[in-house]
Amino acid sequence: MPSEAMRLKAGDALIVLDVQRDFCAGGALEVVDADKIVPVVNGLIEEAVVAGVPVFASRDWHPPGHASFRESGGPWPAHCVQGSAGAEFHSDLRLPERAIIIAKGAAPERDQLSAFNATGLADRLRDLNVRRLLIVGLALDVCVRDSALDAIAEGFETHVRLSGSRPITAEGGRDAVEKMCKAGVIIEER
Ligand code: VGL
Ligand code: ZN
Repeated sequence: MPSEAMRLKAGDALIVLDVQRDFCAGGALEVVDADKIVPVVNGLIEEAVVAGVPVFASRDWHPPGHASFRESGGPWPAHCVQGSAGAEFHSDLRLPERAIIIAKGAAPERDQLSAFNATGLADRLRDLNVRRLLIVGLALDVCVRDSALDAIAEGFETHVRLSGSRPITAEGGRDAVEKMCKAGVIIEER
């Protein structure tokens, strides 16, 4: 069942996942239409700033030769290498100065697809008395899915807004939405 778009208020956090050049047009692991989410995400950032709601932004932040890269036997082309141009946030993304940046995927030997995996994110959210999350970003069928499932396991009311996300594959996106729904994630269709 489609859900209404939530309005950000005290007790919420906006979580922006991996809106980085390598996942956008011309990037090493390009997600179709990823650039189209940027205005949506910027609108939510403005809403968060006005409401005094914290903004967290994760970035995939791999060392060269990371275990998830094909050259190392992993599934993905090399992407989001620490300090490279491809690892930069999308140039149109307007993160506030106070945004809290979370690096993920920095451990060389394993992948860390969820922004909650060994990053301390859940504790940081609890320290700020956050109870409800609005998650957007890339990619719907990888980082967004795994992060939203972890957020539920950590006890947060978790919303994913589809207009602020895109999948690597359409089928993966449908499957991710089904899994998130089953786990109790509130899927906002618009
Ligand atoms: C991601 C593939 C590889 C993601 C990260 O953040 O969705 N996808 N690394
Ligand atoms: Zn990665």
